[in-house]
This record gives sequence, C-alpha cells and structure tokens, in this order.
Amino acid sequence: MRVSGEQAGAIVRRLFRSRKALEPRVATYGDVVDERGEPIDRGLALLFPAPHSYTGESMAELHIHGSPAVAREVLRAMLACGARYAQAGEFTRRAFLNGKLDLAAAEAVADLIDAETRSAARAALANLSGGLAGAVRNIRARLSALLEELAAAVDFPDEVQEPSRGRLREGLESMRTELAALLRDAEVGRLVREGIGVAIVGPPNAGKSSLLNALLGEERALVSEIPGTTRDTIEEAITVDGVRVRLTDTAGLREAPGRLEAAGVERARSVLAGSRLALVVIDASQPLSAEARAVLAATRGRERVVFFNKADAGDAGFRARDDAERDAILGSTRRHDSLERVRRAIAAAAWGARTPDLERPHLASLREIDAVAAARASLAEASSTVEIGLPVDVIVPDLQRAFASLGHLTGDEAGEALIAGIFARFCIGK
Ligand SMILES: Nc1nc2c(ncn2[C@@H]2O[C@H](COP(=O)(O)OP(=O)(O)OP(=O)(O)O)[C@@H](O)[C@H]2O)c(=O)[nH]1
Ligand SMILES: [Mg+2]
Repeated sequence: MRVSGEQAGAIVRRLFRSRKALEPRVATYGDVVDERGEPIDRGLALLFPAPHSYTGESMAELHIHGSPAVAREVLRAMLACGARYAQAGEFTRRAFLNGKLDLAAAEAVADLIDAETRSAARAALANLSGGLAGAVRNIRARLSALLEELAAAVDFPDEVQEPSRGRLREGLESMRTELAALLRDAEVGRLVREGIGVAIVGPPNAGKSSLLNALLGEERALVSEIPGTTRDTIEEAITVDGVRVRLTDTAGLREAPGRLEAAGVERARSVLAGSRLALVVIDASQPLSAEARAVLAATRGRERVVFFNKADAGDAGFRARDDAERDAILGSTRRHDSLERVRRAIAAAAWGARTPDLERPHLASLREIDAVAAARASLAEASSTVEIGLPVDVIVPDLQRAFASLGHLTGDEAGEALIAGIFARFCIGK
C-alpha cells in the first residue's frame, strides 16, 4: 500500500510499530496497526522522503500480506488518517508533473500495465465466439472510419468535406440496429440460462395439481376431489423446447375460504404476480363459476395460457367462455395430446418472436451486455445530436465512447490511438 504527499510519512508512522526507528529507504519489520492502534498485520514499512521517490513527493509504503481483508483494513486505516484514494495513474501523473519522468517513459509504464489488461481482454475475447466478435469488430471499423472522416473535416476544413447528415444518420441507424440485435440475442441466452417462471392458477378443484403432476410425469402434488386440496405453493422445473420452465402449483383462488386456505390464496396471488407466465386452469365440464370468471378476468392483461380441463366430462364451461379466451386450449390432464398443446403454448410464450437459435453466438456475461448497451446508448446520443441539427463534429465524443465500449468487448481497446489521455490508462496505485 503506498501513499504519496506531504503527510505520507506521518500516516505510515502512525500505522506502524517497530523496535527500530524508521529510516529513509530502509525496509523495517514491525506491526501494522489501525488508527486506534489495534493490530492488523505484520510487515515492512518504507519511507521515501521528497524528492527521492517515484512521484518526487514524500512517499511511504506498507508491505502487508495479500489477503483482501487485510488490504481493505489497512486502506481503511490510511483513509481514516487523512489519505484519499488515488485516481487512476495519479502517481505517474505526479511523477511527470514533478519532472521525474517524461511522457514517453510514462507511456512505457502504461504499456506494461496494458499488457496485463490486454491479456485479460484477450481471455474475455476467447469466450466470445468468432461470429460475435466479428460483428462487433465490423461495427467498430465503421465507427473508426466515421471518426477519421470527422477528424479530417475538422482539421482540414478547406480540403475535406464533413460527412452529410443523411449519411451519418443512416450509418448510425444501421449500427444501432445491429447492436439492438445483439442485445436481443443476449435475451435469448438469458432465457436459456435462467428459464421462466410459470404460475399454475385457477379456481379450486380445476385440476391445477393434476396438470403439474402430468407435466412433470410424477405424482408430486396431492390431488383430490375436495376443493382446497392445495394450500401451499409447490415448485418444480421441467424443460420445454430448451427452456427451463419453473412451474408453481398454487392454491385455488376463491373468496372467503377458511383461514389456512386464505393464506394459501394470498400466496397464490403473489406467485402469480411474480411469474412471467400464468397457466390458467378452468374446469371445462361445469358452467363457468364466479371464481373461474374472476381468474380469467384478472389474467387478461398479462401473458398467459388458458387451459380448459376435464373435457372428457363435458365442455359447458368452455362453450360459455368469453371472446378474450377464444384460443384457449380444451383438453384433459389425462390426455397426452392436451399436455403436448400446453407445452407448446408455454414454449411459444417463452420464446415470443425470438427464434430459439441456440447455436448462434450470444453475449453471455453482464459485462458484455453492458458494453453493448453502453455503445448503443452513445450512438443514440449521437443520433439525436445529428437530428436536432447541431454541428456534426459534436458527436465525436459519443462515437469515441461507443468505440471504446465495443473495444472492451473484443479486447481491441487497449493501446488504441483513440484513448483520451495517457494517464487514464493506468490503474489505481500506478
Ligand atoms: N374428469 C376429469 N377429472 C380430472 C381431470 N384432471 C383432474 N381431475 C380431477 O379433478 C379433481 C381436482 O384435481 P386437483 O388437481 O386436485 O385440482 P386443483 O385445481 O389442484 O384443486 P385445489 O388444489 O383444491 O385448488 C381431482 O379429483 C382430479 O382427479 C380431468 O382431466 N378429467
Ligand atoms: Mg391443487
């Protein structure tokens, strides 16, 4: 842990106890303590009085054990003694300002650090399969060409014409569309990883638990002809069309039941609210009850699959259904084809308009998704600048940001000429 500045020596002296007094540029062994004198670690302390230090200011270092907990504690103690966090590259910037290094040397330090980040970036790139990295690089190349054009127009206004608004608008639009497609694919990836939640809801005795069991292929939930059999929620997962579907069987929804059942109904409502899809089960063989109508009405506004059950016993309820339930499924939990139709309806709801092309490369990590989303946001900024008629070179910072965001994704970012300042490339403490 290193501190630079007038107070550096005082801070480290306060956080260090040793039998021998600290001397400039001599490593001394002792106890590292916090600002109240409580021991944290044992290690070495070093003082570098100004101007003979890396930054040219007074500097001091504590060499401690590498555990994050110890490092955090020492950092906290240093802050408590009046130090503050260094900015990225601040040590080297101070060194430069104090005449300790020239810019070229500063850059060499940055390169060294970059070598590390670049290999990290390359490792990340390995996770991106070829098609995706290619798409991102292609967008970056177009951004870079645009930036060059804009720069040339600014630097040589007499010789180079700035790109027309129409062409800029078109270029930005097409890049944004492609980034949006990448984000949509990422959504597919998320669907595959996380699956969707499906709440099985309906009036008591409709056959919700029977449906859960039938879809699962095992007798997981209790089934009986007594309404109000299921009191608690039961969650089980199945896979439909490559999507993990988390089914939750719930208590039948009805008003004024007993106390215990009321708690189950309450829970059923909250499961319904928290699920992506509602699987509404209604008894088709009976005229529609008030409860059945209430559940159907309550789920109309949302994504749902409506299943009229017990078709083997009649279809009075199904025939009495509203227009809003035109495409409801009529069937039975005891019939294979009914279950197949329910599965297909769940899959269709899960995928929506998205095509389940699992082979296509997609953004997997949040970091990647963030990078693409950030690039898209920067391009949207640029588009609106072009739209409202500001001078076109105003979009340069937006394009640079988009360029940098995408660079983080492909690992091309480090060492780019477009990096704004040399010192911004440093990590904290360098
Ligand atoms: N005829 C017929 N009966 C069915 C069918 N599916 C389920 N049942 C019967 O309907 C009754 C109620 O089934 P459950 O699955 O317990 O109903 P539920 O909706 O979970 O009921 P609660 O938990 O009380 O809300 C049972 O007697 C089942 O055997 C079907 O397709 N046809
Ligand atoms: Mg049940």
